[in-house]
Amino acid sequence: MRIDLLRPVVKAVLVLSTFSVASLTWANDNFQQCVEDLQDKARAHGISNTTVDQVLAGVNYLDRVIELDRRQPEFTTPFSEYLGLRVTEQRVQKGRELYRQHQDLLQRVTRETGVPGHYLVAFWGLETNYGSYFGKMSTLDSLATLACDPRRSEYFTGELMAALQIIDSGDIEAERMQGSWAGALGHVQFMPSVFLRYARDADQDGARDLWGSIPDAMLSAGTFLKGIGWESGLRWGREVLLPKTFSYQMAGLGQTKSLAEWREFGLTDAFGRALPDVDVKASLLVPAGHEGPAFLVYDNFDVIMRWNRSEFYALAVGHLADRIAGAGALQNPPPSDSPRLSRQIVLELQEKLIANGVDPGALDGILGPATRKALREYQHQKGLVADGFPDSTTFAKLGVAFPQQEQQKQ
Ligand SMILES: [Ca+2]
Repeated sequence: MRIDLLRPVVKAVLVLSTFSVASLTWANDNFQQCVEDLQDKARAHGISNTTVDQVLAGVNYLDRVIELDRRQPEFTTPFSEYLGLRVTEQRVQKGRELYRQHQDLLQRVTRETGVPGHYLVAFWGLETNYGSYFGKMSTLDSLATLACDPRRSEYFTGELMAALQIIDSGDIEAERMQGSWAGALGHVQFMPSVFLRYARDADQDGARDLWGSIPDAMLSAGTFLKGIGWESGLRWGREVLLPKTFSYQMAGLGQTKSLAEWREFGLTDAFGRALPDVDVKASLLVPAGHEGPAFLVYDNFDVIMRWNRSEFYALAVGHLADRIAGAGALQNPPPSDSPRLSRQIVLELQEKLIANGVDPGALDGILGPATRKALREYQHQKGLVADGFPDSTTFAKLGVAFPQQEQQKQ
């Protein structure tokens, strides 16, 4: 009986494996042709014959990389969850420990680049949990796969050429060059083009070793941040308190005011004290809506976003850096009951917004700038707090069931 039950499963497996062998053969033929083209490009790029013939010739196509590249986020993750997963007590404690342990090195990097050590350690913590995972994909296989895929072929061909140049320069052997599926490398997850331009040999052993040398990784991170515009002596931003009545139309990275102007609108620091009297331009961010924390962010926040184009990421770097330097948790933490929003639910919101005469942009199930703007307009019309953040009151008003957090958690 057991055998009878198993038979259909075995059949299905056979059918599947025949199919994937066929598609693999197809992919392989195309891939081999593509690799030959890449070899020509690499030669034209000045990559050595040894690297072209012995390293690039042996790259493998990785289905998994294409799968990961095509993956669509299923949910809009709320800020509370994003921050909660990245700035944990454990990560703060470990960061403080490493900050003390490497203080001579970090001071040296600050002298040379202007970037304070607590920021360097914060990037390190967010990128690889302080070097505890670099990613295990062969960088050359990943980049060759992505270079041979039409979606972003040009970009990844450039990164592949940079990776081959790194190998030519003798910084690392091809077999040790491992990282994320998209080609990011080492302790601070540099893309190869960033590595070529900004990696430094701090311990002077003759190699820029972003995998094995913490001094190299920290000096390289500082050099990169300086290169993309880090202003020494300036913070990333700070948590602030807003007055009871406040026009959330002023929020968003697109608009800046001087600290003096923000003071006049009634903003204080997170403890209710006057904002410092310095000549700094700042934007206001409310990543969890009016019930969550508010931040004023300065020019260095934009620099962090040049490392990774995500407001949540940049807020996490700034907050983790503050915590490593000794600050406490946020005065006004984001509400912990914010649910994840599935694409289906965001789509429902978008449809209801249209029915109410405001334009959420493309009907794509993504809570992007156009949808947030439409939410603000709708909230304003209905006399709600117009923060563009879909809280339970806004859901109720629009007639969409508010997702229960319990059902979202696995
Ligand atoms: Ca070195």
